[in-house]
Amino acid sequence: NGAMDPEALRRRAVDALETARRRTTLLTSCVEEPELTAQHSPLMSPLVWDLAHIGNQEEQWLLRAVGGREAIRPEIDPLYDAFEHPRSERPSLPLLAPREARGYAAEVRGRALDVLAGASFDVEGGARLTRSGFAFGMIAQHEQQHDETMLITHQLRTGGAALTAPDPDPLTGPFSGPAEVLVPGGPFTMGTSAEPWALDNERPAHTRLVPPFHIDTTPVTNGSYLEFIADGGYRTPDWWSPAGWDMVRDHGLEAPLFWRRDAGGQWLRRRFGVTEVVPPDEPVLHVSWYEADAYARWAGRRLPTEEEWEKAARFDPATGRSTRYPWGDADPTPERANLGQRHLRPAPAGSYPLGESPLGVRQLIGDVWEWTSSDFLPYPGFAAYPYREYSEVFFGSDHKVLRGGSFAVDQVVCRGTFRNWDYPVRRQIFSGFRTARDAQARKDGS
Ligand code: AVJ
Ligand code: FE
Repeated sequence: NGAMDPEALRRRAVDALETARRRTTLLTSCVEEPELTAQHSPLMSPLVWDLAHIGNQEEQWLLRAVGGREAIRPEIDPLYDAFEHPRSERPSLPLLAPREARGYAAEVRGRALDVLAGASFDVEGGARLTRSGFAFGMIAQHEQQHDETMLITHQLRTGGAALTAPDPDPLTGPFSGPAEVLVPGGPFTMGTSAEPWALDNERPAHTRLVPPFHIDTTPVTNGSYLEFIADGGYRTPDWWSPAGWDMVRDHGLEAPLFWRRDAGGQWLRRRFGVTEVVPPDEPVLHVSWYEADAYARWAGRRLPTEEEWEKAARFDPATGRSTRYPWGDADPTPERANLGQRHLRPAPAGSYPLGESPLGVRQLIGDVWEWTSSDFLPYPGFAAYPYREYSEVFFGSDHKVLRGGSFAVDQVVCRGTFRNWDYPVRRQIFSGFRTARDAQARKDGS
């Protein structure tokens, strides 16, 4: 959306910051104080750390870097630097107490809105940090990313439900479309140079030649995944990569995270404090890359590469152009995608016909993050901006790319070019997947 005018971008920035803060407030006020400072899992920070870290990042970028202001509390910077202390150590730090953390984040926000009101949102020229309101968009995206992290902490915490939300609409009938879609071979434009708030790792736009392939119309469902389990998926090393099989044996894995079998053999899952029967028509959630990879091999298929995923999500065969989203260039709406924590679960596979791609692929945006086979690597022409620690230090073979966002992702931080990454063992994230296979390339390359 490079065509937006500065005042529209300014309104968009205010709205994105306010939307993020409403969500942060919900996630940090729906449990009692002791639960904010507790460690619900060694994998996660206490919620009160995320809250003050959100404020501290906003202070560093919007007040100091953009506004040229003096630090409010410079002594707390190291406490909230994610690289100084691993998550498991954060509960023992002298963190701001919940009331102080709330006050600090609110004080920063008040001043940040002053800076925002006086900043140039011009789309050309001026300081790069504020061009098109980039820094404000970046900070709204940062807060929403930590809101998703806090939602993961909520899912890991034990005890009764603290959050509630309406369920997505059920399907009016079983999804009857084709199981897979052929994406034609040939070049397409990957990444973006036009999206004003795209982060450094999504840039620049560049051409990729992708051989033809088939991709699942919907994410893999719990029902299909249950067939893999019933067929001995977790007991058959043939389906697993060597490191994946090590993980199965070391941790005794036999199902996605948060699943257990009742006395009668029925699979149940815990979801935000509620235990329920695993719904067969919903995309599978809380699987590691290793499990997704093993399932795909069992099914005689493979995970899509990152470029295949993006071509399926953005390539319009009628024009040859790449669009911002599968449905075109318009922003997400509740009719097109399950985003923004409006629901606390993915929608049934086959939902959101208005969100499908021109080739008919559904639910690429929202519902579940989708593992791809690809390592997290820079695009040709990548330049770290505005700080190396956002993306550059994570490039390499340690992390796999996830695409498309989940029900826990806000639309400000979700688009066809957006890249997420994590370790292949990770399961507490809102991760699922779909599968793909090669298509026979014709001699003319199409
Ligand atoms: C892009 C989701 C992997 O949460 O570690 C938050 C985003 N970076 N603060 C993360 C992020 C700095 C990041 N992920
Ligand atoms: Fe952060």
